[in-house]
Amino acid sequence: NSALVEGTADTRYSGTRPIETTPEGSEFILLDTTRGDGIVTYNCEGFNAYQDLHFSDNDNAWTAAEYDNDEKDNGALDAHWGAEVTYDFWQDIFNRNSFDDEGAQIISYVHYDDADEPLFLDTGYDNAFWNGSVMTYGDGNTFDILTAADVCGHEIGHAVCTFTADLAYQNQSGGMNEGYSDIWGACVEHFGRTGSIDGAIDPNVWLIGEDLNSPPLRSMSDPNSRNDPDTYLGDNWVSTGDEGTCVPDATTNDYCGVHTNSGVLNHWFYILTEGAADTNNAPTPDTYDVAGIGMVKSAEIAYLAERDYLTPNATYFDARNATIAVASSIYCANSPEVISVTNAWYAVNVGE
Ligand code: ASN
Ligand code: ZN
Repeated sequence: NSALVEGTADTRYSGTRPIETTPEGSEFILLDTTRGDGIVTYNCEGFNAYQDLHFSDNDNAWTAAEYDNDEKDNGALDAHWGAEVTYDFWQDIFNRNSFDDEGAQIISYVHYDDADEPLFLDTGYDNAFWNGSVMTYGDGNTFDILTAADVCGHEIGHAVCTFTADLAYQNQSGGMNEGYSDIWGACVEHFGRTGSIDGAIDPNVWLIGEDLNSPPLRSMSDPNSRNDPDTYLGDNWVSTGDEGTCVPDATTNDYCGVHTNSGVLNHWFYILTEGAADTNNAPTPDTYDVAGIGMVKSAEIAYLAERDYLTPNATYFDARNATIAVASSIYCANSPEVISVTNAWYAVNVGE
């Protein structure tokens, strides 16, 4: 057990927050040894490579005066705090010890760039990703530096998926892999803002990447507003190899629309959590009323389906069956929870 060394961080997106650090020489570094096997945040300095260079501070007060600079160094404080909050979300809500449930160290690389341009030509890498073992954050170009808490929760959510359902990153399973990451991104954002997931939910929680000074990447409450489908086979649905003829490809079709068809899982989770009246499940013309069950219950149902039921090639119909099975096992077969889960699937046009 390591001593808790608490600093304060003026983050770029989430105000002033406590962070855990480690003394090194006469400085402090972004290494938290209090959670699992640790949380560490490194500086790529704009290189197209992972280098284990620490951010450091002389007095453990990581202030805006020092870190809100042209290099957006304060974004590293969001990445570090975001990883800590994500760890706490999984530990406190689901008793899950890091993404592998064995305390795996969470390593983040900030100021990553996809090309080694000369600095004056550097446009900033406009993405963040989980590379299979570590988090990687670009400084952004269209977007601001991609280290907001929902993005951290999204990327680490991919790691959780790898260690649970391991949904294949293409076709419907890939859309659900992306949807699960958005679900965990939203839960982490809500948890980070309020310290729990049982209070009223700020509408911005349902937007992904809304802090990055650009239109949000996705909307879980209204996927159509971001040109994503809110219903299975509905407007904006990308035909996949599961129900169509799409051949998954990284560059031409985003593995058959994984960042698009995620809208259906996203909207199902939103409706299940918040409820919906008279939701039209176009292209089928029926409407559904869904009583919201709140995030504590919706998140548990989603998580246990991901952990215990879904398998790599799962489809949306499999997710419907899995979540109804989970709700039936926690509550009773005809409980309000099971009815809401079922009707939320009808509302997004999954189920006959
Ligand atoms: N930010 C993207 C994501 O996590 C990167 C990717 O396409 N894998 O979905
Ligand atoms: Zn993703």
